[in-house]
Amino acid sequence: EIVEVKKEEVKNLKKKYSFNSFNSMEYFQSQSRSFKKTVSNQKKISIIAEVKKASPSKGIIQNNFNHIRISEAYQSAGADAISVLTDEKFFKGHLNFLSDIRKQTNIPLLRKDFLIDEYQILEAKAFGADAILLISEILSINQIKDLTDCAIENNLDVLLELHSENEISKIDFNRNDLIGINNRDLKTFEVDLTTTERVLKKIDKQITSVSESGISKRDDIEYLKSINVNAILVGEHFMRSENPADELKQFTE
Ligand code: IGP
Repeated sequence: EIVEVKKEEVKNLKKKYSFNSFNSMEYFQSQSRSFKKTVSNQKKISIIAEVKKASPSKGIIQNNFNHIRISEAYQSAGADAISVLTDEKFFKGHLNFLSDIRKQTNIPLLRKDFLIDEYQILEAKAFGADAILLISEILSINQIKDLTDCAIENNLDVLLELHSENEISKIDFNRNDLIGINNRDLKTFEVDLTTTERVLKKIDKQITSVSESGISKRDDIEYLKSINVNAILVGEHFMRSENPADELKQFTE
């Protein structure tokens, strides 16, 4: 259902802009903050904190949500990067969140959305992203390749997400060496942290790994550290807490 909505959005995007019109937009020519380099820091487990107002499985997560306030709190509490949900319909995000947050922070930003077309990648760059998410489950082998090329050409890093071992054969790990493993099944919404361990075991290449979703306890981090994950991506747990910055700080200690 989400992908169908995205196809419509892409159609409208193409009506609104020509391919070259992104060139002159605010952040298109700006220098990228290096997302990949930051999250692959070998000295510690990196934290990517997510700005997430709502989700299809949980509805509204934070009522008096303010994307600027939360991203400033994340940065000052020591987040290494910020993931910004830009999908409007299902996650109540917005593209403007990206450009607003870019003005208020200096750490790398990931555009989190369901990207299926090069136009959305140019749009990500124009609104201030340093990296984009690609979800292997919704893309063909060729789409993964073409969208990755397009991102690289535009100085964006690619976090390629997979959920199960079945998707491993779709990926060329020499090109896509920054891999997110989603502990949440996008079809059933069930969360299982051992997904990360299972999938990592099957990838023998030198990749940078990000464990995504369902992380909420100190113990979860200890477990993910023990299986040599490079970074974690946390949304709901921070967004639900009274003081996200304090919560994040506890994760960095
Ligand atoms: C964050 P959580 O359980 O901490 O809120 O999860 C993030 O991993 C999740 O929002 C996510 C996501 C996605 C959202 C992972 N992959 C793809 C939308 C699309």
